[in-house]
Amino acid sequence: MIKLAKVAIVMGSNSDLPVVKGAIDKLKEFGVEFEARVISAHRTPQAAEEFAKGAEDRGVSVIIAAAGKAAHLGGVIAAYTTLPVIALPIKSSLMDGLDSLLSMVQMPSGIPVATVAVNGAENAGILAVQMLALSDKSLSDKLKKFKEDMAAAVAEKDKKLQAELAEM
Ligand code: RP5
Repeated sequence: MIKLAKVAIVMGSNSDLPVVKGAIDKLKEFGVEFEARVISAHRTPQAAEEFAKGAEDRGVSVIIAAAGKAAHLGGVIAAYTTLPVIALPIKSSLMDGLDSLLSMVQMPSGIPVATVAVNGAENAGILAVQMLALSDKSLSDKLKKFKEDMAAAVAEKDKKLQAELAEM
């Protein structure tokens, strides 16, 4: 049985993939079906429009848009759909990703995109899962367990630190 993608990932270039993989890995970890495409807001604007306009009919609930440099992909996608768009700024220039971050985060009123940190691919994946979890109890349970595991890992690190300090 073919499962429909709940999350659509779109990236401006295949050079973004090494970073975007962090989001893909998170979606896989939570068992979320996804589709992924290379589409550029500047180099293939028509494909970006078609992709965004068709996403809802394909069963997609959340879109992650990753791009670097003058990163307009998230905003352009958001202009053509009412689905929530998570923008992932890629550090792909000499400006350390600040150009991508500002291009994505400084959206005009009316067309929001939820921008994560520069190269913050994992958080883009987690945020997408959190959006889906609003109507999916099993995902919501997995997210709770994920947070508990994180808290346990920090507690373990603290325990180690206390032991090391006692030895000093
Ligand atoms: C952006 O330009 C892409 O998202 C990528 O981050 C950057 C460089 O693209 P390539 O020249 O590597 O294709 O549109």
